[in-house]
Amino acid sequence: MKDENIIISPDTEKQQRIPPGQRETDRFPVLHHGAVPKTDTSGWQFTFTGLVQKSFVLDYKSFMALPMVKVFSDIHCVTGWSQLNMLWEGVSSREIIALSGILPEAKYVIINAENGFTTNLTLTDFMQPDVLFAVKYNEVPLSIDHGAPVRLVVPRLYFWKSAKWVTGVEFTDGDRPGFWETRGYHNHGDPWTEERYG
Ligand SMILES: Nc1nc2c(c(=O)[nH]1)N[C@H]1C(S)=C(S)[C@@H](COP(=O)(O)O)O[C@H]1N2
Ligand SMILES: [Mo]
Repeated sequence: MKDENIIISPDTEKQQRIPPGQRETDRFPVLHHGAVPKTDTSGWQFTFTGLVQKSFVLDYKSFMALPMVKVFSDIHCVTGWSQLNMLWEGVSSREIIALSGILPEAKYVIINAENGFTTNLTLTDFMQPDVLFAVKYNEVPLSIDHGAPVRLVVPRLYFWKSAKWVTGVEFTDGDRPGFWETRGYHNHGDPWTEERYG
């Protein structure tokens, strides 16, 4: 993959890159609720459900055979840390949409992950060109702690929307707040306007 094909997340071009109330780290903290799931790529599946012509699954090999993109982004955790200059590689959300057979009524996407974790996005936020299902970080496969085999990355929203250990997408016509969104976090999560809680 040629480096000129890197998608630059637009927030990395802001003059002030640290949103209000955040401080910078370069340690890439590990943060999640519950235990790190046992990930076994041989039994792994990525499911497409909801408002699609027909539900289906991709196995790990088929997922890894999809076209990949690179995205350069910053990330912002609602607990206050931000990390700049992250290089991700994986399958873009647009590729997933193109494959899905999505129906026109679909307005939201629910991201499903291991152990019942979910997060919700509008289709508009999901379809931004810097959103991807990452399999690599800084040119090496993601560690299990950071969400391997596949994690979502939504650079322009607080990092809780970036579900680790993703198992599929569900398209819906109504919104359905996810794991953190039903536990006090904001439904949208824009770090620049501090959509943190409530
Ligand atoms: N499956 C799952 N994904 C998750 C979470 C979680 O609890 N479970 N926490 C989110 C939060 S709050 C953050 S800040 C990031 C942290 O990702 P990292 O551990 O790779 O830094 O994962 C997000 N994705
Ligand atoms: Mo977070």
